[in-house]
Amino acid sequence: MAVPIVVCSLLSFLPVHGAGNGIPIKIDTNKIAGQTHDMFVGVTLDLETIVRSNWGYMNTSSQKIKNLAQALSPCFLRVGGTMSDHVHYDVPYQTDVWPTPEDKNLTASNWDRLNIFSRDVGWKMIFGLNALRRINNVWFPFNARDLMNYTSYKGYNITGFELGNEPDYFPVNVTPPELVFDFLQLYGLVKEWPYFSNSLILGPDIAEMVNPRGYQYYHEFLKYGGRDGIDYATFHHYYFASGGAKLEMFINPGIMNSIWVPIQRAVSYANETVPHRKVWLGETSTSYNQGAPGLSDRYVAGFLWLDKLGMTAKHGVEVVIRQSFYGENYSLLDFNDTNPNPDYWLTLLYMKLVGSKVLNVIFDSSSYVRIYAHCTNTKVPKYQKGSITFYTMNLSNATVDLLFPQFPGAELEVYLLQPKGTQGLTSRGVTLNGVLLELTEEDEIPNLIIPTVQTDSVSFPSLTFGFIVIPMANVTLCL
Ligand SMILES: *[C@@H]1O[C@H](CO)[C@@H](O)[C@H](O)[C@H]1NC(C)=O
Ligand SMILES: *[C@@H]1O[C@H](CO)[C@@H](O)[C@H](O)[C@H]1NC(C)=O
Ligand SMILES: *[C@@H]1O[C@H](CO)[C@@H](O)[C@H](O)[C@H]1NC(C)=O
Ligand SMILES: *[C@@H]1O[C@H](CO)[C@@H](O)[C@H](O)[C@H]1NC(C)=O
Ligand SMILES: *[C@@H]1O[C@H](CO)[C@@H](O)[C@H](O)[C@H]1NC(C)=O
Ligand SMILES: *[C@@H]1O[C@H](CO)[C@@H](O)[C@H](O)[C@H]1NC(C)=O
Ligand SMILES: *[C@@H]1O[C@H](CO)[C@@H](O)[C@H](O)[C@H]1NC(C)=O
Ligand SMILES: *[C@@H]1O[C@H](CO)[C@@H](O)[C@H](O)[C@H]1NC(C)=O
Ligand SMILES: *[C@@H]1O[C@H](CO)[C@@H](O)[C@H](O)[C@H]1NC(C)=O
Ligand SMILES: CC(=O)N[C@H]1CO[C@H](CO)[C@@H](O)[C@@H]1O
Repeated sequence: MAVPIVVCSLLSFLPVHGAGNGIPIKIDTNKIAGQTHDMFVGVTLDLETIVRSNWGYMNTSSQKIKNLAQALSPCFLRVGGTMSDHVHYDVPYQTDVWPTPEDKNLTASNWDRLNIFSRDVGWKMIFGLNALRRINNVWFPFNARDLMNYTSYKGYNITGFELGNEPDYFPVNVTPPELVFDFLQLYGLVKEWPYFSNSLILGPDIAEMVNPRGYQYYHEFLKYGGRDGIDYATFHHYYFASGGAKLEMFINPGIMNSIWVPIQRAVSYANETVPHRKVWLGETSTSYNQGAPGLSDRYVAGFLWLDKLGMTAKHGVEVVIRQSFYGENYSLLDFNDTNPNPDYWLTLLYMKLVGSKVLNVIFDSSSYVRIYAHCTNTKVPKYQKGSITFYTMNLSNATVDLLFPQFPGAELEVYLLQPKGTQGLTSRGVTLNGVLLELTEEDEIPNLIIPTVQTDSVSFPSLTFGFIVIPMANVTLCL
C-alpha cells in the first residue's frame, strides 16, 4: 500500500464528480468559517507522570527533550489529570499541613523542575489546582495559596489556573453551584496577588459532553455563575475507551463525526450564558485510559487527530490541548525511548503550515475523503499572506485525485505523510514525501518544509493524510 500512483481502474470505485476523474475542491472566498487562537494546539503533562512515575524517562535536562519541546513552542502546556485534584503541594512556608501519602506529594523540586523546563522551552503553563481538598464540601484553598506564594517568590509565570479535573466524574458529589463557589474563591485568590493579575482562569474541564451527566454539569456550572469566574470554558474529549480499541475505529468516518455533538454543546452553551465566550478543548486524545498500545502511538492515530483539529477549528473551538506530550501510550513521545511518535510529526507540521483563520471548503464527495482549509501560517518564512493550506485524508481503498479549479495553473505544494515499514497503518515510522522523519544525529529537528510541487491535481493514496499549500493563492480573506 501507500504508493503514490494513480491507479485508474480503482477510480471507478469513486463516485462520479462531473467531468473528469477526481474531486474538485473549492473554498468559500466570501467569509471565514472561524478563527482559532494563534496557539491553537497545546500539549498536556499528567501530574501522574510527574509525581507517581517521577517523570518516567523524560529527562528535562536533556537537549533532545528540550529540542522536541521547543519545536512546538510557543504553545500552552496544561498540567492536570485525575491526580491533580488530590495532590498536596509540598512547598516551603505551608499553612496546610494535612497528612499526605507520599504518592500524592508534589515536591517543591518537582514544581521547580516543571516551571523551569516550561519556561526554558517557551511553553505557557496552565495548572490544575487540587479541588478535592475540601472541608464541608467547600474547597480548602490554603495549600493552593502556599503554592502561589512560593510561585510568585520564585518568579514562575503561570498563564492559567484550573480547578478540578472532570467534576462530572469526581469520586465525591460536588454540585455545579458548589463548584461555582470554589471558582469564585479561586478568582479571589488570584486577585490577592498582583503577580497573577494576568493569569487566566479556565474550567470546568468536563469529561463527557456526550452524556447528560457531563453536559448538564457544564451547562449548570456556566448558568449558576461559573461564567463570572472563568475566562475560557473547557471540556475534554476522547472518542472511545482504550480497552476495546480496534484499528478500524481509527479510520471510521462515523467516529470522526461523533465529536460534532460535544463541540456543538460546548460552544453553544457557553455562548448562551456569556455571548462570545470562547471554548477550549482542554484535554483530548484518541482513547481514554492511557491510550491503546500499538494503535494510539502509531501512524493510524493521525487520522483521528488531524480530523479532530479540523472539526474543532471549524466549529468554534479556540484552543485544543493534546493529551499528552509524554507519559502514556497516546503521547507524542514514546514512553520508553522518548523518540517522537507519528503524531508528534503531524502536530509539528500542522503548527507550521496551518494558520488561525479557518475557511469553508466546498466539495462533493463520499465521507471517505475529509478535507479542511485554513489560511496558511505565514510565520513560516516560505509562505506569504494570501496563501492557503488544505489538510486532508483519504479513508477510501482507492487513490483519490484532488483538483483545485479555483486556482488554475497554481503550484500545489504537497506534504504527504505515509507509514514507513511493513506494519502499514500500525507502523511507528512516518515518512514525509517519502523521507523518514527522525531526529538528526545531534537530536535536532529536521527541516519539514520540503514539499513536492504539483500542478492541477494532487493524488492521495488510500489511507494516507497530508497537507497541500497553495502559495500566493491571493485569497483576500488571508491577506
Ligand atoms: C539527563 O540529561 C543530562 C544532560 O544531558 C545528563 O547529564 C543526565 O545524566 C541525564 N540524566 C539521566 C537520569 O539520564
Ligand atoms: C513530600 O516529599 C518530600 C521529599 O520526599 C518529603 O521531604 C516530605 O516530607 C513529603 N511531604 C509529605 C507531606 O509527605
Ligand atoms: C510567603 O512566602 C514568604 C517567603 O517567600 C514567607 O516569608 C511568607 O511567610 C509566606 N506567606 C504566607 C502567607 O505563607
Ligand atoms: C513572565 O511573563 C511576563 C509577562 O508576559 C514577562 O514579561 C516575563 O518575562 C515572564 N517571566 C519569565 C521568567 O518568563
Ligand atoms: C452567540 O450568541 C450571540 C448573541 O446571542 C449570537 O448572535 C451568535 O450567533 C452566537 N454565536 C454562536 C457561535 O453560537
Ligand atoms: C499502555 O497501555 C497498557 C495497556 O493498557 C498499560 O498497561 C501501560 O501502562 C500503558 N503504558 C503507558 C506508558 O501508559
Ligand atoms: C516499554 O517497554 C516495556 C518493557 O519492555 C514494554 O512492555 C512496553 O510495551 C513498552 N512501551 C511502549 C509504549 O513501547
Ligand atoms: C476496502 O478494503 C477492505 C479490506 O481490504 C475490504 O474489506 C473492502 O471491501 C474494501 N472496500 C472497497 C469499497 O473496495
Ligand atoms: C497571485 O498574485 C501574484 C502576483 O500578482 C501572481 O504572480 C500569482 O499568479 C497570483 N496567484 C494566483 C493563484 O492567481
Ligand atoms: C471500506 C472503505 O473504505 N470503503 C469506501 C472506499 O472508498 C469508496 C469511495 O470513496 C467508498 O465508496 C467506500 O465506501
